Amino acid sequence: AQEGGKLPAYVAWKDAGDMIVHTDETLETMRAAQGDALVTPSSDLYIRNNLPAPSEEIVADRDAWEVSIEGVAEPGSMTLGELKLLGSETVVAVLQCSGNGRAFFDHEASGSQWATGAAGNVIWTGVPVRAVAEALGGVAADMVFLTGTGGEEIPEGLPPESIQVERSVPVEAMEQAILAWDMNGEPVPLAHGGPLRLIVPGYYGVNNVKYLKRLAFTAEESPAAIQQTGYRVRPVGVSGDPSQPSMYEMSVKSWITGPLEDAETGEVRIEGLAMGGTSAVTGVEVSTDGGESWQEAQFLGPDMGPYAWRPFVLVADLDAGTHTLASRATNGNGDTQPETFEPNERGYGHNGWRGHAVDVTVG
Ligand code: MSS
Repeated sequence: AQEGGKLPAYVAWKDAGDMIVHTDETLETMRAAQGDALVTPSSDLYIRNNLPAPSEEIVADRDAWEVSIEGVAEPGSMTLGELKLLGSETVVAVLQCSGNGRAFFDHEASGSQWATGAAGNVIWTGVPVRAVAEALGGVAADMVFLTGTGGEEIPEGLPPESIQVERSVPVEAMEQAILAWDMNGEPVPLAHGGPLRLIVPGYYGVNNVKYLKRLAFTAEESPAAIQQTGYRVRPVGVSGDPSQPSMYEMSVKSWITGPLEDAETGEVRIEGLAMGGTSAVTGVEVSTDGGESWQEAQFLGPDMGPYAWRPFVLVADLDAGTHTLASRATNGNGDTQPETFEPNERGYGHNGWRGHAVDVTVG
């Protein structure tokens, strides 16, 4: 990984000084750059592609983009222009890769070694999936999944299921899901799924299908490998299969974004970010002694809803020496971050507070 490395051409508009370039398809926001931002600027938002992004041609005439809608009483195809007439809703939601925090496991799970930066807090505007279903006569009987298909072209000769980005989430998630055309007040950049992206607030990144070309209410989960065997939580050494839990709902999590290395003796402003997952974050505590004692931190800025993260701050008096700074958040369901997190084969879902702690030299 390269800090402040050269950006691939398709995301040359990002802020190179704030990004860690793991590969052309995986770019992480630097932890210090996350700071106490209420919203992650698009120029700092991480990138994770399972397949290279389609060509810019697909955003040349955004309103002409077509999505096929299946598993409703009157299935059919709709353009983005038509979808925009069905209703608009704005939701602030954390977009976070399933593997965010992978670098904090000890078992060297394969995949990008994300620390905290495969996550951002984003303002999404689009049409509620409920409104789309309603306009087409309602969800057909016995459909228990909401399935989204990505718009990448599948090379000739490959079975689509082998690489297609197609994800199914429990149909209940349609209550909060939207088809978004706008991100942070601008048309969704191609790299982040424009012209149209499925946003499932509270769910891990992989479920937020980019360049959405098909939305289907289905009786079964997608046959795609990314659904059947990918993004499954299982013990180290075990391969993925459909019986294992899928990376769906995010869990409560927080991390400190500063200071990360050094601070001067005396009053120090400790800042960070906290998210609740599917229920709002209600509080976050900070420790300056590696978890021996905890103090309640203060949230900054407005409450932007249950799926948003909240920046936090605590001013602490630190004496000379090494201090282990840690944060521990709680959500409305009463879930609190655990101290440690059980390793799993692909290194998904780490929210243990000890792994996210930082050793800061004060003096
Ligand atoms: N979509 C599509 N279409 N493709 C791909 O590849 N990926 C995933 C999601 N979606 C994809 C999609 C993932 S996996 C993630 S995280 C996300 O997305 C990211 O986002 P951005 O915008 O940041 O790049 Mo992991 O769980």
